[in-house]
Amino acid sequence: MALERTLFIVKPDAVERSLIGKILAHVEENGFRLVEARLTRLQREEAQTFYAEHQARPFFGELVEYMTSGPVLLTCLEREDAVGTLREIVGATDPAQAAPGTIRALFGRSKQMNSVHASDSAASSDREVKLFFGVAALSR
Ligand code: FUP
Repeated sequence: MALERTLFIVKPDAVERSLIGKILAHVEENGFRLVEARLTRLQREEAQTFYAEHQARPFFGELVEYMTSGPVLLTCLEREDAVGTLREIVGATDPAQAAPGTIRALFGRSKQMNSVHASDSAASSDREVKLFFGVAALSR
């Protein structure tokens, strides 16, 4: 199977609790290679664009508030079957429903503060990697 790239974000609740090292160790131990990384605080417009598909949802305003409340680590990860494998080790959106040993089960606090983001399909992965790292990051 060919190498694939995907977007992975360590969200504000995890950065604030100094969990970057543990979380990156977990993804590296699962065969992912870090190809891009940037620690930054998202602008409101960036968070709105990133979560645009959820803009009609009741939690959208709070989600944008939360994602801009502190620094995040934006990364692009590479591996065979990166999108599907990362979703598996990240676990369900709600940490209370996430399988034991997944990142959200280990570190997540709530449906909103669930510690990490992982692209949910090849199409969203391309859109999200381009949004934060530019088109060159898709194949470099
Ligand atoms: P996921 O793909 O697992 O990140 O989850 P979704 O795309 O369904 O949701 C995007 C983000 O919205 C989640 F990371 C957390 C947030 N969310 C809430 O804050 N409340 C909800 O009820 C559902 C999702």
